[in-house]
Amino acid sequence: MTSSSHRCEQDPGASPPIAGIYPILDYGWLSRFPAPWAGGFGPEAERFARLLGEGGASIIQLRAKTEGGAAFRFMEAWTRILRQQAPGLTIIVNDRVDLALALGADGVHVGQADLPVAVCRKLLGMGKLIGLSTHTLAEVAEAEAASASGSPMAPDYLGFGPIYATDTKSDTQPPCGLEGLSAACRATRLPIVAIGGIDLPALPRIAVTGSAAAAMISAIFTPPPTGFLWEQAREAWHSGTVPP
Ligand code: TZP
Ligand code: MG
Repeated sequence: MTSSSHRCEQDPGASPPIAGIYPILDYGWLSRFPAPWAGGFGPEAERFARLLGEGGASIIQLRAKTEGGAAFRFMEAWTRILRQQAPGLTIIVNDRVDLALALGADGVHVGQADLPVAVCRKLLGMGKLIGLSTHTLAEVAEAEAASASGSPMAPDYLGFGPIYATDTKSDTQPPCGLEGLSAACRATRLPIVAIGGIDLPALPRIAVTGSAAAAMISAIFTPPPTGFLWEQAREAWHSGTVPP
């Protein structure tokens, strides 16, 4: 920590809040599947949450692009289950500071066009994590400058991407690839979470770019009977073997 204004240039001595696989529980994506993903929050959902907690997950994001009661109930139910079964897990809410506050989440992740980071900070306070999506080196440099100067505009971590093409989000910029990701990692001391089209074979390559974590939706939450590929993803991230 070089600045008291935000908490997350990750302390190498402590277990970092953002590390490895960053699963995103996306309401739209998971609604295609049967329980436990989008409803029926029973023992299967509890088993999933325990798997994350015992399997070394550090962080998870709840994301719902649709408004309304069902999306809120999705977030509320997952927050409750994750808190019970994986108490050490950092829970981030996408886009919505109001919901992050209502749910007692650990932070929020916002885009360039969402509520500015300084406003999120004002609403959430210093103890919460704020992630900011970035897509260009100029956006990374801007966040880095804010962080270096201790500005309230500084996020705690950056999402960067899309790394590869993805069908999960429609309004993305062109993919930046591993070279773009490596350049972003070199351009900041903030932890970078790579995102966009990341599948299991890509994980060892992402892990050696200097990224703190890889965010995943479609490649980790797969249709039954395969299901949730947490262990496979974790192993790929830690394998240290970059395929040719
Ligand atoms: N932001 C940039 S790409 C993306 C988001 C939310 C979608 C990531 O989903 P997937 O399925 O891992 O490509
Ligand atoms: Mg957003």
